[in-house]
Amino acid sequence: MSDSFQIEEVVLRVVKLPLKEPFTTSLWTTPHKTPILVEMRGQGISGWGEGAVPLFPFYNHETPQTVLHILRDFALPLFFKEKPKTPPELAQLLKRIQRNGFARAALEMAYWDWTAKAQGKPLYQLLGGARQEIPVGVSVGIQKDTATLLKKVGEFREQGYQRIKIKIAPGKDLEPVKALLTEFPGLPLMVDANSAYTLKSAAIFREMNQYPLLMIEQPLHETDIYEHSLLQKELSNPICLDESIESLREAEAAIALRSCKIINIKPGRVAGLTESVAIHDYCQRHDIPVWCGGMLESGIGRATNMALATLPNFRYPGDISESSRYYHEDIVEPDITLRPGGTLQLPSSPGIGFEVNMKRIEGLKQLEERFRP
Ligand code: OSB
Ligand code: MG
Repeated sequence: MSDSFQIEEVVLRVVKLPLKEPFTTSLWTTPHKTPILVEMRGQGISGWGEGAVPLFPFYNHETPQTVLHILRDFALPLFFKEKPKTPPELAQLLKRIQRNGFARAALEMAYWDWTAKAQGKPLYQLLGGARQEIPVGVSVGIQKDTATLLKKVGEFREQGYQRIKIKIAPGKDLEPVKALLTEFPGLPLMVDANSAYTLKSAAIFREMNQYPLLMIEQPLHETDIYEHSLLQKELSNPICLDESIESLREAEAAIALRSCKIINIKPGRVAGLTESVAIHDYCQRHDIPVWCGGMLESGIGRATNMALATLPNFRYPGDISESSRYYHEDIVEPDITLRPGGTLQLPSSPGIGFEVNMKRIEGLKQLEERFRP
């Protein structure tokens, strides 16, 4: 790592990126994404990070406006005042800001990319990743009917995705699971409820237990770490926590309480790559497998997730699909593309390893602000 602070400018940009089709979860529908892109400039190098925050405060408390507010008014002033020399130092500094993981992560990830490029190394190597190919799956939103779902899943299977995740909601849970496992026996299948159930309505998961699922992701509310331990006791299907894990502390509590058997790590949700690696390492020591979730990121955030998912305890396919699964045109070059066996190949070039398409960003840009020390 370098021994002095070398960042000369940070540029925030918001782009409006249309999704190929709206994405529906138990609690919201997303027509497009508005990632907050952070470009960190210094020594002729640009490092990139993505605030992959959803449009609405229905996943967690954050929105694009809160991410901008936290970055402009708190994170960037701290960054330029304290001049942290390394990404972990920046992560530590940003812990003064409570929660607001997507905002803190956007800046921290840009510093990781910048640092990797300054050292001429791929980001995944800097993070301690040990492989250049990662297995991936696909997350399928709630569809208008079961026939549409079966058709979609059939197409994704043909493309090679190694596992299928479907979004579920009360009343739209048992039937799609049954239909999928009947149509595709042995399908590596998991469900994600995005916290739509309570302990009372979660009785449905006892019924679902007759179907072997890879895991049930975030059935209960994000603060229900204790309640998840009660539910997990009754199920052989493993529970995986997403929203509940905002930092290493919640991971420690969930593992101690046996609230889950698997953890989904999203660098955005947990405030960056430093915390992601800390959760990964802690889970590895406690024999809890992790996998890398997604937030319908643009190529910038997905390339960052790819680097993280090369660490050894990422033991399930990630929600890191190819560019064309989400977007007609991505903002990185080349497109992120799926290999026939359902894997993604890590590039060998420095940092996140993909070029940012500035022309395309200019075309999609809704806001641009520049900050200097
Ligand atoms: O809960 O994992 C989730 C997308 C937006 C918000 C929350 C979630 C998701 C996904 C899609 O499941 C993952 C992806 O392909 O990026
Ligand atoms: Mg989830």
